Amino acid sequence: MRISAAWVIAMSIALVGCAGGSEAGKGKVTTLSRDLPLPLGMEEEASDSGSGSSRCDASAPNRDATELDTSGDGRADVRKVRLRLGVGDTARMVLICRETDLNADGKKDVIRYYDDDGQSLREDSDRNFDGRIDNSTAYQHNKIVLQEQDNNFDGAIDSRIYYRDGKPIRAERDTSARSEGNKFRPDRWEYYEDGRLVRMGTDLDGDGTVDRWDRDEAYTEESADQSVDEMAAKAAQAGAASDAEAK
Ligand SMILES: [Ca+2]
Ligand SMILES: [Ca+2]
Ligand SMILES: [Ca+2]
Ligand SMILES: [Ca+2]
Repeated sequence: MRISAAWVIAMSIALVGCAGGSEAGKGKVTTLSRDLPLPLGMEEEASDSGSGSSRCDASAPNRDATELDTSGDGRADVRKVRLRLGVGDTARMVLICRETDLNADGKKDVIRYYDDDGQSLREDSDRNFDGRIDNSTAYQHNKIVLQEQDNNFDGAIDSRIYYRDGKPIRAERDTSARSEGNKFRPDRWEYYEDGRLVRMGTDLDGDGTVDRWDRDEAYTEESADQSVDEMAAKAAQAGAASDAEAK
């Protein structure tokens, strides 16, 4: 991403009062967590079995659990919990939790939760196998809507990415590792168009408000090129029209 200094100054002025700028400036964090059947967060820890959350608890009524050894080492590495819905002929079993132990240490590293219709709700993963979840992905209608990550594995979220139609639309990041526990304190706000980063606000002095706005110069140039082409086309049309009048 190339940054245009002139653009930065222009955008600093232009965005000071706009809605997007002030929202990001306040560092206001809105999360889908409370809209989901399961709370998003890094507090849950992966452990042996049935530990992902209450949704993986097979001792609850109408549930059963199966364990599979998919790696062939004689030890189960996948555990599935199913929920029985309906009675008699219409009864069916729906997968509501799937836990996987990727590195064969006996601890589950990837836990996927499903709703009662079998649609994905959320996936938690422990990417560095330290027993602590560091990546949570939330789904709605089987599409990714939010991803929370702890990329330096200190137990605190440092990246939150919002998606629409499977593409990122906005991201909040803590690039200076100042978040603690459940307190997410981003210092960078990113905005995407068609999955591409086009605008970025940065908090330089740590007060939670944006001090500098940057924009993808290539994106700006592209827009400028397009408008130049449009102007040329209009000029050509106007020229053709006046030529016709002259005749
Ligand atoms: Ca493991
Ligand atoms: Ca981890
Ligand atoms: Ca972190
Ligand atoms: Ca600031």
